[in-house]
Amino acid sequence: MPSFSIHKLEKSLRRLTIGGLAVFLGLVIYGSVGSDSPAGLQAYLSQKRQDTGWKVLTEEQVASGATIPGNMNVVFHVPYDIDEIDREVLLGHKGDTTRYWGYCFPANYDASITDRRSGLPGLLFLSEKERKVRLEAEKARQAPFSLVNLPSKEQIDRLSERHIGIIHHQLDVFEGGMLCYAMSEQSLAIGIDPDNDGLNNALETEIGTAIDNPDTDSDGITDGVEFLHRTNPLVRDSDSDGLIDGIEDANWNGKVDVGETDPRTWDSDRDGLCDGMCRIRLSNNQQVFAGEDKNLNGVVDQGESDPRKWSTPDNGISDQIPYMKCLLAGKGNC
Ligand SMILES: [Ca+2]
Ligand SMILES: [Ca+2]
Ligand SMILES: [Ca+2]
Ligand SMILES: [Ca+2]
Repeated sequence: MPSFSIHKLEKSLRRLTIGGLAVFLGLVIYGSVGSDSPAGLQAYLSQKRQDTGWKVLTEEQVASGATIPGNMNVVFHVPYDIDEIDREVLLGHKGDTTRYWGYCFPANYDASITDRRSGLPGLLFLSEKERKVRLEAEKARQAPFSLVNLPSKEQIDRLSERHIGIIHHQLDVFEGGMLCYAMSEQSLAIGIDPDNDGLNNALETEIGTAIDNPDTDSDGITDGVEFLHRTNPLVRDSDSDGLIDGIEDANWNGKVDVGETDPRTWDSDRDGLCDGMCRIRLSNNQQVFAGEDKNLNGVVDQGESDPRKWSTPDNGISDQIPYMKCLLAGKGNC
């Protein structure tokens, strides 16, 4: 067990005092974004002083899954027994929709010996949304150029340098043992991912998937791919068309590739017939099972229409028309 502990960091941080840490973090951000606006820094620090909530998450809490509350100063410890974990997996896949930022000290770093003169020892991370917001704010601050006021090459270069400075995102893969500070506008599910399905334990507990089974509903597609591509990780046939998700998405990557049907849509080719088999009501009020892939095997066999083609024979008539005529005629094998 490494000698450095969360308690030691907590002690060191508390010794800095919350205000002191806010100043330190303010300097991190100030230095990182290269801001030339003291007013911006003052506003930032004054906002920090209003944030009174602090939370410390131990490595045990992060390992089992925990919450980073919104608008709170959070210090967390990445468990030592993992090599590395992607930022989005660790922080619950909210980077695109939530503004958050943070700063990580390397493993075994002793916060009590911080020496600002030797430079900052760690790495800054910003969510995708945070980067976008900062970039937009910086663009808005720029003097507008126009057709009669074109920028010089130097101005363009300076502009792109500033944009890179504003973003200044450095950390996408967290290593075991890192100590981090985070601030988020909304709560984040933080945790590790022992079953390696791309979802951390806290997020899996939240959505009801198993933390020790990468494919909770056994349809071939991992929980993480289902979550990110909006099929139901708890239901084998997300769109209720009779075909399980892993047959529709045959290569299990969450995308509708050439030759596949869409596991989120019961009628991929919009010809009115279910991709697999569904119960439908005919115009004579009779209920029957109808669809394109009648034996639900993902292959267009003889006697079946193609669930990826509106008109399988390509004759300008939708597959539904002859099929419905056949059903209404009361024929057995349509
Ligand atoms: Ca997992
Ligand atoms: Ca699955
Ligand atoms: Ca389906
Ligand atoms: Ca269809």
